[in-house]
Amino acid sequence: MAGDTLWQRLRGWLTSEHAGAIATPAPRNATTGSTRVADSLRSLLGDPTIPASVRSELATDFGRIEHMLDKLERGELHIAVFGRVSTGKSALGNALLGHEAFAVGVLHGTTTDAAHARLDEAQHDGLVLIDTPGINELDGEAREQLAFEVAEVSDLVIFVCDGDLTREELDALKTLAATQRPLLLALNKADRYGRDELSSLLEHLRLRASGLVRAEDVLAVAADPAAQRVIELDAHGRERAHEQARPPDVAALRERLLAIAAREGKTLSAINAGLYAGRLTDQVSARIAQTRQAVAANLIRHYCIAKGVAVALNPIPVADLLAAAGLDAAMVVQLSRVYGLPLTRAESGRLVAVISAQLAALMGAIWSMQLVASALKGVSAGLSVVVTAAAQGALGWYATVLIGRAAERYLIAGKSWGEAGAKRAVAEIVASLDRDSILREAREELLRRLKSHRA
Ligand SMILES: Nc1nc2c(ncn2[C@@H]2O[C@H](COP(=O)(O)OP(=O)(O)O)[C@@H](O)[C@H]2O)c(=O)[nH]1
Ligand SMILES: [Mg+2]
Repeated sequence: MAGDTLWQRLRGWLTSEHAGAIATPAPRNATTGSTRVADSLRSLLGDPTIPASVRSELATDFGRIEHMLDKLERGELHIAVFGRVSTGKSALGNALLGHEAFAVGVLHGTTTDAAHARLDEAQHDGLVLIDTPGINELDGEAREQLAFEVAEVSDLVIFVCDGDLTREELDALKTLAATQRPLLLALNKADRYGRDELSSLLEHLRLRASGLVRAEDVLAVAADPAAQRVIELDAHGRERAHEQARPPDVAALRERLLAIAAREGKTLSAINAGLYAGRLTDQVSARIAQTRQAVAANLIRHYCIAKGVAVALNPIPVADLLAAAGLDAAMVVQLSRVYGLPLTRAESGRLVAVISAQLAALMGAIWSMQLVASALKGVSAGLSVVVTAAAQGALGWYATVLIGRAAERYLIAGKSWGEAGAKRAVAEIVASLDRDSILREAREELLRRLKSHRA
């Protein structure tokens, strides 16, 4: 069987009647889930409020998601080879692909950081082979990370070994098995063993891998058998030795791949679909949420300072609160953009009014103090004015933190206060924040600014 027919046959299985529902497209919600994440990423990448460093980090994720969505559309089958250095992973990849795509006999060196480990990829007619660096040099955690990463980008993993399993190999096998990917254990370099030796080693491997790999999925291959020394008699009857190259023997593995495609066909296609709606999109969604929260936190702080200074400096006491409300509404307009749910100025104003009403009900005492302080400001002179102004500005600051956080919560929930309503949501925000430390920080920051303003 030529290498290039493998995928055609696998695909034949996947789309044939044997496979039933296999050929049906990915579950709709899975695809739209990943498309949504891709869209969200795309808009963040173009968002100037996101710091450039974060954008470039997201660009990597975006590249991966696009690649994966692409793969989903094309219906490729990704097979990864995994194992220790020099077990013949690259050679096996070549043998399955039917051409020399990966360098054989090249040590990947001392890759100790799985995050930088390179996954090589080569394809032929929709069959994509993923070659991985060896796991020898990696510590337990990095090995696990690499295993997850490999499982994530493949539909099926072939674990390659060339003898009994070491402790590390068994651990890696367990990690891979836990990812629920179809898993094969290939004992490579079969040409090195005698027939009996080989079958007892296979038996032993089946035992050690039991519970992780099915017995029938543990098999022997020779990806790149050593040249054979052949002795021939020449015309003069003299013995002549010469080296004769031998072709790879991976027929048993091919047969198993076909059988697995039949057995796991459904799973394979579901994995294809679920992969990106699953772990990766969760991760990326979490990162997007983090990024938005960081940007929002910056924004809120920016408005806290602006409002604190405005309140502290405003010479007309009663106007303080009006100026403050205007700033809060402007902040909420910007926050709504960060969360991708833009509000108009009028909507923001109404939202601020709702939140302020809840805050006033909750903290009437503080707010009336602010009014008193506001009224007092400008009466006395000297440094105490600055101190009073800073204290009052700090209250304005604190109010902005609360309004910002409450608006943020409303936006994160998709413009909703949830079942418990605005009152409960605002009360929870107030309870979750350390008022005294916010006021202290605000006072210090405002005093610093007011003093330099006066100087
Ligand atoms: N005897 C024998 N040697 C093999 C076989 N497969 C690979 N090798 C040799 O093992 C060495 C490592 O192979 P390679 O594919 O680079 O291993 P990798 O580090 O796992 O990618 C090379 O020298 C190969 O020629 C095989 O089936 N039989
Ligand atoms: Mg290699």
